[in-house]
Amino acid sequence: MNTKAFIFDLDGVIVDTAKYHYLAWQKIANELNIEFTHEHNELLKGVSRVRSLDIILELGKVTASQEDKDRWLVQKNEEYLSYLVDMNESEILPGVFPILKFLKENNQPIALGSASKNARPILEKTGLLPYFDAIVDGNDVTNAKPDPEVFLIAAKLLNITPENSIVFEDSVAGVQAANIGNMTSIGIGEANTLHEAKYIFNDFTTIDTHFIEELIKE
Ligand code: B16
Ligand code: MG
Repeated sequence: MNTKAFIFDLDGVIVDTAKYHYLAWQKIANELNIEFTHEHNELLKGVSRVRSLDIILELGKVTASQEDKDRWLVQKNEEYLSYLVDMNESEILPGVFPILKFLKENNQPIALGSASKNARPILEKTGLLPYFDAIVDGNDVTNAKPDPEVFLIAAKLLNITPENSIVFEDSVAGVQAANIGNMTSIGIGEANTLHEAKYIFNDFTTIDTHFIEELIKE
């Protein structure tokens, strides 16, 4: 059997932490009198914490000192982490665990490729840490998606070429990063939004192990 690298994004693919990011950013936005809706939150998916704050400030046409920005970034993360305290395996998105298990049983290397600096504690709390052979997150990269850096580092750590790497992503920038990196992109979410992906599924419950077997054989 061939060996492929399977690289998973975190937020929106393995767990739905977007709702917690939203609540935490909303608190900051409220304090600054900036309107921040669910539609606005879509703009922050897959985007780094620093860039997310800049987007929110741009929305409100607010200019701020670096000192203020640093304070809000700390405040946002503290608020976000407070939502993760009680996180457990029940927050793993439907269908994800059976696929991870299938990949492990078939000796396929698995990596995480996320923009989040909180990726490790999330994998620990959900009990998924042992499934990952490599973890590349916001602490390891200098270039944000759509730059393929995060996925290229992950493939390298797994000792697999980009052409033999498969990326699961829920954000447009993440799909583009996989494509730019010459990897197979699998979009998880709306076909309209993720049309640049090679394959698109609504969620992991619609991915069967036969499809994964075919990917491994390709
Ligand atoms: P943190 P992903 C991304 O994770 C989120 O989609 C994005 O909304 C968030 O701003 C970013 O992580 C940074 O997260 O504040 O925890 O470092 O989708 O790349 O797994
Ligand atoms: Mg994501």
